Amino acid sequence: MAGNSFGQLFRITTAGESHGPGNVVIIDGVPPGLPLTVEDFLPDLARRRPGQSRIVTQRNESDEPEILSGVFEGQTTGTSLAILIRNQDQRSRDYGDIRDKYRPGHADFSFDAKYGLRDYRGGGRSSARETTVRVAAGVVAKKVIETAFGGSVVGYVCQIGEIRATIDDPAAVTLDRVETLPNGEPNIVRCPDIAAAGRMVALIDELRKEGDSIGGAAEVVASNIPAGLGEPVFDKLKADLAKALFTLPAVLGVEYGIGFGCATMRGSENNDVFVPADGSEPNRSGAPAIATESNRHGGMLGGISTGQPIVLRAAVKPTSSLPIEQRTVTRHGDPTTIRTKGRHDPCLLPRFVPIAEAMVAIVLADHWLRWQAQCGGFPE
Ligand code: EPS
Repeated sequence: MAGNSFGQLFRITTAGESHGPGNVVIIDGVPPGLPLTVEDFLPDLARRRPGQSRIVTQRNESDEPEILSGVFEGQTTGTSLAILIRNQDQRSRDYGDIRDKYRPGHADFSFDAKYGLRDYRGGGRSSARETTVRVAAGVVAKKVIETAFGGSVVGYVCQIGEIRATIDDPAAVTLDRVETLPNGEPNIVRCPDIAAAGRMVALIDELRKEGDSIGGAAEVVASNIPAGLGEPVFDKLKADLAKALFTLPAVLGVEYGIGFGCATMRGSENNDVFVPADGSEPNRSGAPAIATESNRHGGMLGGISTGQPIVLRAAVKPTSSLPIEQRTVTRHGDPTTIRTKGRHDPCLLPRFVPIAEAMVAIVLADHWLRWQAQCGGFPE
């Protein structure tokens, strides 16, 4: 009922709040024998970490994971894997003012409407702080899909406000291009179109100084994904991926392939023409290896992967907690004004990228295990 778990065979369950002692994830279904150490978690956690650059929240968390169970002598045991990340830099006094007021655009009101009370420090359970352990789970999922079939997931920022990146081939974008500028400096906005990245950083800087925030979009590409993952009806791969991204705070839209662009297309324009995939192995089901000349369907047909890159986009709203004054009401419904203290991201997108990658990897690991369970075949 409480919706703290996600996935079927690769299943994550999280607990924790922004200003409590920490956040924890339990991951069930991890295959035994996967090499795993604390160091494996650090790169992606650092990509998500608050305080990583001037254009994100200045809350300073080290985000060091503690593996509580499920790993023995550097390998997963197959039993439930639990990872804890403690909170170290809460500043709960910042939130005293909003105890009795609702931040416009935040979950304060809807939490009260549901529970009749809320942990008003930070976002409580609605805070993006919870995504730290999802990224940890994503590290495990990325290892599973990499080990099982050489799969990989890379995300990047494709839009901030009106500034759109030009990306010729989403599947050719590498993690290195997302993280590092050609001059070796960190790409703090995580947009691989370098010219656009510079303008994005300038826009975020400008809004930060004004005390405002800005929305944007991120694209996530999963490559080397075998054809055949996903279920035909309710658990379509596209449906589970959409849910995975919609469970992230601040996501207001998800599309894949050409998405809403299909609304203006004719069938003859929209169909991705099939062609033989020269030199590739047949699928494990015996179906031939084929490719498509275009990828308007974003790597999925009938909710099942086609072997083409899976390409998704999420639209992320501007951060709702603002230091500038806004009109609102109190918990008793009386008109008032509010200025949110706390240390907030002027734009959520740079830190959204590793979180979105994690959720996509979790869905793919889950559907690969489900494929193995049903279609993996009988012993020879
Ligand atoms: C967040 C509010 C801010 C952000 C936080 C997400 O924290 P605080 O409650 O301390 O003001 O810093 O981000 C993180 C701490 C994190 O690790 O992502 C929110 O309301 O979602």
